[in-house]
Amino acid sequence: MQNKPETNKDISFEGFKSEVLNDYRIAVISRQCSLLGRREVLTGKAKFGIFGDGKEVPQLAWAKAYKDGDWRSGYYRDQTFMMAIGNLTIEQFFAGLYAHTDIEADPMTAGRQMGGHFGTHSLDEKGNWKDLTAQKNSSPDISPTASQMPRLLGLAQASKIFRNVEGIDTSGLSENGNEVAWGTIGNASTSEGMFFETINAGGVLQVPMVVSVWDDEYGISVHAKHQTTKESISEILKGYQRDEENKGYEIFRVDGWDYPKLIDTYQRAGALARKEHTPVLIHVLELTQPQGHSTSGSHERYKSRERLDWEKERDCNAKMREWIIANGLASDEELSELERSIKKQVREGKQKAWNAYLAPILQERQEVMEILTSLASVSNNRIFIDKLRNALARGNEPIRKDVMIAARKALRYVINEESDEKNRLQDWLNGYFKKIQPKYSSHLHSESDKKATLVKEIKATYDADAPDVDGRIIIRDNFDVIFGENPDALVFGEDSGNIGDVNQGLEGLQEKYGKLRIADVGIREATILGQGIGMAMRGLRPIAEIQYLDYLMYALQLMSDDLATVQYRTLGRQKAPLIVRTRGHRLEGIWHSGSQLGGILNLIRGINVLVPRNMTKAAGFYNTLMEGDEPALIVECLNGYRLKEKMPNNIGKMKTPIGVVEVVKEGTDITLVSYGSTLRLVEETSRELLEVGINAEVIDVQSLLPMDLEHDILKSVSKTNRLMVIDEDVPGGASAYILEHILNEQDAYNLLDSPPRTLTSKPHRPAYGTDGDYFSKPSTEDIFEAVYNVMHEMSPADFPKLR
Ligand SMILES: Cc1ncc(C[n+]2csc(CCOP(=O)(O)OP(=O)(O)O)c2C)c(N)n1
Ligand SMILES: [Mg+2]
Repeated sequence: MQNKPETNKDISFEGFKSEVLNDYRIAVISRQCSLLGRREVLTGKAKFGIFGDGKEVPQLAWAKAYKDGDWRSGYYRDQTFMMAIGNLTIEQFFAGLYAHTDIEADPMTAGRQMGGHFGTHSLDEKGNWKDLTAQKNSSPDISPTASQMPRLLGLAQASKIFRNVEGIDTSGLSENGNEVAWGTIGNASTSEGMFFETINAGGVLQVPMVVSVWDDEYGISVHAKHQTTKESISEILKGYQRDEENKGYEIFRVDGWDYPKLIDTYQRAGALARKEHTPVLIHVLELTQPQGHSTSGSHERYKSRERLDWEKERDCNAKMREWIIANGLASDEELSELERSIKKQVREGKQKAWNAYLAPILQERQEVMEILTSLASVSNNRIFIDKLRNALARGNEPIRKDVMIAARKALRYVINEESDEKNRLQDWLNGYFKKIQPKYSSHLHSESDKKATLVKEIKATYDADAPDVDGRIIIRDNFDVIFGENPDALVFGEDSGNIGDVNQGLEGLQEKYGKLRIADVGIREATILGQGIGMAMRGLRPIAEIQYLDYLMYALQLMSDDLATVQYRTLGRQKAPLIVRTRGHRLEGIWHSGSQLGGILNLIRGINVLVPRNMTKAAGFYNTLMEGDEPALIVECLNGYRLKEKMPNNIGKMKTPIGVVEVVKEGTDITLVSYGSTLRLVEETSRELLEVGINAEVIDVQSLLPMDLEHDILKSVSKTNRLMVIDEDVPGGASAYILEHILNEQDAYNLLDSPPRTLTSKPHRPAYGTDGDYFSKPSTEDIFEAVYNVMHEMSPADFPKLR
């Protein structure tokens, strides 16, 4: 099932006719999938369905303009397009609906996302690049509406970089930047800020991006009059239209049922974007929802009779059918025959997909039933085990949960019994978890040999007479090596280009490496992030700079929903090794205090979170990440750029290991765990504590996600038997995260002779000024007193009450 790319105007009538009929076939197959898909949900075989019915015909036209190497960033209505480019079969469509966890059956997401979330494979099963120029690519969809837009910007910008930056090895990635990035979005979702932010940035950057708005006048039940000024996105975006004097967008409007005009529009849009790198908006009007929005509601509830009738009449497939007959390409009977055979084909495909989905589960159920039968025969609780077995046997459509419930509950009935059958059940359960759990949990991080934690440490080394320099010099010189050695590396952010970032860590590099690689961008954190995701997905090595950690919040939703889940939601078949560079900790005032790490850590599992205490460590992290294939957030210490550090003689080579802590001061009485700027205060305090006879061990976590894979903190606690975690986040923030790890992962509880403590900032945002900081965040006096109190509680005689 694939349509002919690019219609050739000179083909014979027969050729033209067969092309049109093949397109119609795909439209009908897609529609039939939607109709049967809904039925599968309503009869309980699938949990939820959201389909592409009513949007088929424009997607056929789009697919014709889509070339090898192109990229899609779209949403859940695009099944017809995926079918037309040959990347989605009937069986795969239904496998996705059933959440089949086999990537062969559901190549889109291996059952991890609900149906209607599409994506192609950029990587093989080992994590190596495939030839992206020889296939039609789709970035992996996510559910939050409009979140596909920032990524689209980056996918498009990659073409611009590939075309205009010298020295990049583009083989398998790009052919002279000729690739177009195609976006789709529903009319209502254009209300989102991210849509407007992306449109503006695309116009500024002039990148080859074609945005189609599928307009069916509704967003679930909410009409366009509540969504869009003047009820028309193309109307209000008119100011973006390019003209003789100014670059901008080319804007097209076309009805979604007008097959020939759609083809013409998509050809023109594709050519313009491909050749000139001009962004294009296509507003596709008069689309419908034959079955309503999704399986969770019915549109009869909120659409008028007139509207429902109008939708029937404008149904794009019906209009295409009329057009075929009117132009003598096929008769009514011929089309009816075609439709009948397609119905059968889709039914059969659906059944095949269901059988394939169910077969392994039936097998697993059979195994458990056999074990339970024999367990029952030797158990005193036979009746109860039989009951479980019979309940499991009853359903025709078991899921894994049913199998697990029976097996795990049965074990409870034989707690006090010993038998070979019990051993068998235990072994089966343990083996089953080992085998099945990864189907739901693997690939949160890379599982390739470029996994970030596999990159070996290279310590910074120093000449005997190494000078002390400002920290920012170390970070700058290290970036110089990175950009010098990696033509595919680039950095972009507010003030990153011309002045070389607000702290001059990129000073002079734009002159050296050009405005495309060391780039100033607008104030638009979400699309800075999206730009990075898109470019990383296409094989570049972007570093997205967010000026201050406090403003990461604007990008955080995308980091959480998109970046952090790329590997997971594609079962490792796509990656986006984007480095997010920012600076934070310990500045002044409510919006420049930069410490909201607890929130960040909880939201971006799947991304490495690195908090180096100085610029040498930070530089080493960049070097490590450049060798790996994973995304990361690096928080540089805002107050560290002007602090002196010794200049290493292996700039650009040293590597800070990920997931490894560092003991920065050895001690015997208590383990103090911290990171970032606070670490310096803890170190300072540990010297003061020596004066009262407390010898603290100080550990720099430096890598919060992943954290202390070697369990070095446990080793320290086993020596000191006391623990305090100190940071400048709110109570229950990152300090709680660290403590949870030490107690649960490392099982430190039994080693402790005193209660474990955390010392954090106050729960409010820090007040402004030095005193604001002093009374809001932990000071050295706070740290001193907190540690002293632990010792006082332990031995009031040795450590009399301080205050
Ligand atoms: C950020 C976000 N808010 C709300 C939703 C729930 N939701 C899913 S689809 C949808 C309506 C989208 O309408 P439109 O963009 O016009 O696309 P259509 O379904 O009509 O093609 C909403 C509100 C969501 N997925 N993401
Ligand atoms: Mg809509």
